[in-house]
Amino acid sequence: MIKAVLVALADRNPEITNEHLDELAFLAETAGIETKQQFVQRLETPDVRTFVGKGKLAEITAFVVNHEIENVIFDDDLSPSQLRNLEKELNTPERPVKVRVYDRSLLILDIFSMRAQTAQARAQVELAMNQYLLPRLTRLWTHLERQRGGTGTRGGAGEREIETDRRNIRYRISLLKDELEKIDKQRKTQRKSRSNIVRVALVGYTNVGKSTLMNLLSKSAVKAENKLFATVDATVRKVVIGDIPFLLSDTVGFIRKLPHHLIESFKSTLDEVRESDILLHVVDVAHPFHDNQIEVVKNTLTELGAGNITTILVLNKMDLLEKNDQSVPGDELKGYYRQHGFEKVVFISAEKKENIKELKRILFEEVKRKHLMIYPNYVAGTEFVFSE
Ligand SMILES: Nc1nc2c(ncn2[C@@H]2O[C@H](COP(=O)(O)OP(=O)(O)OP(=O)(O)O)[C@@H](O)[C@H]2O)c(=O)[nH]1
Ligand SMILES: [Mg+2]
Repeated sequence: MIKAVLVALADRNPEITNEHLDELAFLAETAGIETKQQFVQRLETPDVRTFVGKGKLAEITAFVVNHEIENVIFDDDLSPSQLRNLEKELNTPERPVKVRVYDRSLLILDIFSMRAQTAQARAQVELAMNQYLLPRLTRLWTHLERQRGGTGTRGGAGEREIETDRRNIRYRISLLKDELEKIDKQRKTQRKSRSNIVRVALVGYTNVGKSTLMNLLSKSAVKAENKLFATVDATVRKVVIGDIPFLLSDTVGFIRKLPHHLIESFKSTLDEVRESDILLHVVDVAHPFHDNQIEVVKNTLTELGAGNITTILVLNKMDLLEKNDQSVPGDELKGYYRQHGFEKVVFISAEKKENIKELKRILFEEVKRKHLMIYPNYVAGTEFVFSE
C-alpha cells in the first residue's frame, strides 16, 4: 500500500480534531492509501505560503524522509500556490521517494474517479477533476500526474508545455460540458415521462446504509460496502408499498467539505434529489458525531435547492446501539430530532431488517399523500398489510 501522513488543523474540541483525522484516514484507506502518522497544526489562521507553520513543516519533512512516505494529505483545501510551495519543500533532488501533496478535494476526486461507472458519472468526475487541475498545473505537478498515469494531462518541461497543457484541459472541459448537456437532456425527457409517479430519494452522509436500504426496499443489488462513496452513480427502481407504486433512487452520499467542483458537475445526477417528492434522510445513528453529519446533509440539501422537500429521518444501524449498550432508542430521542425540525422519525436496522415495517408504514402515508395530489380520484379503500 502507498503510505501517507495526514495533516489537520486543530479544532477547539480535540475530539472533533480526532474525528476529522479519522474520517480523512478512512478516505485515504478507501483510495488505497495507508496512514502512517497524523499531524495537528495549532494555528489560528493557516500559513499563506505553506498552510502549516515552519516548525510543523520541518517536523513533517523529517518524518516523510525517515519513513519514505509518498503522500502528504491535508484535511483542508490548499490554494494552488500552497500546493506548489509544499511540493517544492517536500521534494529535494537527494530524496529517494517523490512526495505528492494531496488536499481533501483531490483525495475525494480520486475516489470518485475510481468509483464512477456510468458514462454520465465518469464525465462528471472528469470535468470536476480538470477544473480542479487547471489552476494547479506546474512543472512538478504535471510530472507527478504523468507518473501516476493521471488524468489526461501531459508532462512537460517548460512553461510553453504547461501552456499547451492548459489549452488541452480547457478544450477537454468544453467537450465534457457538451457531453454532459446531451446526457442531461435525455435524462430530463426520461424524468418527464415519470412525472405521473411519486418519487422518493435516499439521501445522507456517506457510508450510513443508503444502498443497503435501497436493496432491502427494492430488492435490487446496488453495491453496499464499508467504504466511503461506495455509490457514485444514481440508481432508480420502482417500488410498491401497499398498492401504490413509487420510484426510489439511490445516489452519491455527502461528506463535510464536499469539493465545490464536484457538487457543480454532479448537479444533473443530484437533480434526482432536487426533483423528489419525499426524501429518506438516512443517518448512521451509531456514529459518535452523527448530529454533525445530519447538519452537513441538511446544508448540502439546501445548497442543492432541496431543503424544503418532505423528509423522513431514518436513524439506521440501531443494532449497533443495542450492541454497544448505548441508550436504547425511544420516544425521548425521537423528540430530540423533532425539536430539530424532523417531524417523521424512525429507528431501523437495514442490515438486521429491524423495524422496517414501521418505516414502510410512515413512508406509505407520505407516498399516499403525494399520490393523491397526482391522482385526486384515487380511493384508498383497503387496509394495507405490510410484510417485513
Ligand atoms: N450494523 C449495521 N451495519 C449496516 C446497517 N446498514 C448498513 N450497514 C453497513 O454500513 C456500510 C455502508 O452501507 P452502504 O449501504 O454501502 O452505505 P451508503 O450510505 O450507500 O454508502 P455510500 O454509497 O458509500 O455513500 C456497509 O458495510 C453496510 O453493511 C445496519 O443497519 N447495521
Ligand atoms: Mg451507497
